[in-house]
Amino acid sequence: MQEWLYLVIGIAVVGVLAIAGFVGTRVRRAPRTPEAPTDVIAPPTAGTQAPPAEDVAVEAPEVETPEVEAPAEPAAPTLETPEKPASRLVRLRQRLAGSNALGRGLLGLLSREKLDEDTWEAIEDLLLAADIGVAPTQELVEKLRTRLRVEGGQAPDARTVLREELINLVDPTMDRSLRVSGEGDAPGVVLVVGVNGTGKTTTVGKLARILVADDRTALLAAADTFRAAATEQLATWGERVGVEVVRGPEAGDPASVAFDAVKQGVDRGVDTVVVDTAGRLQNKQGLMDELGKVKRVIEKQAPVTEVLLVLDATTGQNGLIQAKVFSEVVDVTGIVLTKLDGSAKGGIVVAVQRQLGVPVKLVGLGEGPDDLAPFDAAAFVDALLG
Ligand SMILES: Nc1nc2c(ncn2[C@@H]2O[C@H](COP(=O)(O)OP(=O)(O)OP(=O)(O)O)[C@@H](O)[C@H]2O)c(=O)[nH]1
Ligand SMILES: [Mg+2]
Repeated sequence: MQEWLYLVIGIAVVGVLAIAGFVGTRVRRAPRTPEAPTDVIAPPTAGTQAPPAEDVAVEAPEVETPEVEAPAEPAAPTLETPEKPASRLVRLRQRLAGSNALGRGLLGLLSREKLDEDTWEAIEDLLLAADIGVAPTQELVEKLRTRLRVEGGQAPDARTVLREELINLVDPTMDRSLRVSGEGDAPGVVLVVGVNGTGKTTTVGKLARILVADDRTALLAAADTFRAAATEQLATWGERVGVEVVRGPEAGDPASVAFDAVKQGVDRGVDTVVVDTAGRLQNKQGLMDELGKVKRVIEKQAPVTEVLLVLDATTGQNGLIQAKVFSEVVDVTGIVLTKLDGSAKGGIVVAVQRQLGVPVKLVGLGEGPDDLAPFDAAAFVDALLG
C-alpha cells in the first residue's frame, strides 16, 4: 500500500517538475524577445525563475513571439560595405554626361579642317557656358591657338593638345588629399560648411563611408541644430556603416555639439570627427559669426584639419561669391562640388579653384551612398572628353 502511495507521489512530483521546467524555459525566452538587441537586459532575466502563478500570464505573449521577432531581424544592424574611393571617379564618369557635351563640342570644333575666327569664337562660347570663367577661357583659347597652329609639317592631334591643356587648367599640381588625420593623439577634424541645400549633410554621410572604406574610425557631429530632421538624416547615414553620431538638444548651441563630439573623439581615440553644420547664407552676418565660433570652440579641443566648403555645381558663378565669404570666415581648405551629375557646369571646377586658390577635393555625382569621389584632374578631363 505504502509503495503505491510513494509511486503516486513520485509521478505527481515528476509531473509538476516537468511543467515547471517547460514554462521556466519559456519565461526566460519571453522577455528577451522585445529587447533582442540589448544584451544588458537579457542576462539578469535569464537566471530568474518566475513563480508558477505568473507562468500562465507569460504564456500569452509567447504566442506573439514570432511576430515580435520578425521585425527585430532587419533592425539588427547589418552594416554596409562602402566602395573603396579610388575606383569611384572612373565608375561615375558617365554621370558627367552634361559636362561631356562640352568635351565633345570642343573636340568637334577643334577637328575642323580650318580653325577660323568663327570657330575660335564658338569654342570660347562653349567654355564660358560651362562656367569656366572669362580669364581661364581666354588663357585656354590662347594656348590652343598657339599649339594647334599648323607649322610646316603635320598638324598636332587636337585631342591630345586639348587634353593636356584642360588638365593644366584644372591644375594637377594641387594637393587634393583630405586631411583626415590629427597630430599625435588628436583626431582629424573635418568641418563641413556651405549655404542651404548644397549637400552638406549628404556629403558628411558619404564621407563617413569613405572613411570606413579606408578602415578608419569616425564620429559624426550633428551641429545643425536648426532642423530636428537634420540630426535624424545624419543618424541614418551613420547607422548604415556603424558610425556614431553625437547630437545635442534641439535648437541648442551648435558650437557646443561640435565641441562635445571632438572631445569624445579625443577621449575615445577616434581617427576622424566630421562636423555637419546648418546651411547659412553668406550675407547673414550673425550666422557667419556663429560658424566662426563653431570652429574656434572646436579648436579648444583639437585643431580643425580640413574645412570643406560644399558648393552646388548647378548654381554656377553664384557659388563663387559664397565661396569667398566662407573662406574669409573659416579658412576653407577644400571644395566639395556636388550635383555635378547631369550638370553642364563642370567648368566651375576651374573657376572656383582660381578664385580661391583652394583645390576641389571631392565631387558629388549622384544621390547614391557612394556617389562621392575624390577629385583627380586627369580622370576628370578624360571623363569630359569621353
Ligand atoms: N544629384 C545629386 N544630388 C545630391 C548630391 N549631393 C546632395 N544631393 C541632394 O541634395 C539635396 C540636399 O542635400 P542635403 O545634404 O540635405 O543638403 P544640406 O546642404 O545638408 O542642406 P541644409 O542642411 O538644409 O543646408 C538632397 O536631396 C541630396 O540627395 C549630388 O552629388 N548629386
Ligand atoms: Mg544639412
